[in-house]
Amino acid sequence: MINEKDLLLYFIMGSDNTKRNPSQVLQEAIDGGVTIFQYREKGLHVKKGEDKIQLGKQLRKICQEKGVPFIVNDDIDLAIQLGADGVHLGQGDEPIKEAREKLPNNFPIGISVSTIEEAVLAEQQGASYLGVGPIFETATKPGKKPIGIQTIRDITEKVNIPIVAIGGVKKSNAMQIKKAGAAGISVITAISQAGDAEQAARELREQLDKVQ
Ligand code: TZP
Ligand code: MG
Repeated sequence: MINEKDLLLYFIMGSDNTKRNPSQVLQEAIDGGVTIFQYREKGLHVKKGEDKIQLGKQLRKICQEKGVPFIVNDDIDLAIQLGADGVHLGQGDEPIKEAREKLPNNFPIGISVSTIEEAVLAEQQGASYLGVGPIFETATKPGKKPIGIQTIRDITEKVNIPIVAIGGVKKSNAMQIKKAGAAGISVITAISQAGDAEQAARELREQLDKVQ
């Protein structure tokens, strides 16, 4: 089970998102207040095969020790192999129905959406939570048009499952996202590229904790 509180500060990282040791970055991020982690091995210099599995095992272990849910992006087989707490799928990935056939009953599935229509459909198809974005422009997903804060309000009005906002989220805009009705924020750059991941996570948490 992934509950709404778990989604408050959702950190996403793969080996391509940091020049540092990803395990070190993840430990710091959790110490700073990250509440859920997604292993997303995407980009130019990604690990494949056994290397991808090995890094996943390390990151999974850190989450387990620190009591933070561990989610795997895209790769259902890897999620099962690592004993993940959930899997996250995009619009271009395997449909929820097919994913559910491979996964244990009630296994948490997060879905990326950019529109109200996609959000409503994903809920109908059995998504556990939604990643909504990109809210703002972001170098992590170049060329994708930002959907803006209003879309968070529109989607939270139409669906009952929790949503996390993603894309260009940082300290200066975290509060307005929570105020718009999102259960939380999801970040790659704001934590993985910070010199001090613990401090970066703590500052984001401070902003979020101001909004009730
Ligand atoms: N999906 C929508 S935007 C995005 C993803 C995976 C990237 C978010 O990265 P950042 O660096 O926090 O803007
Ligand atoms: Mg995907």
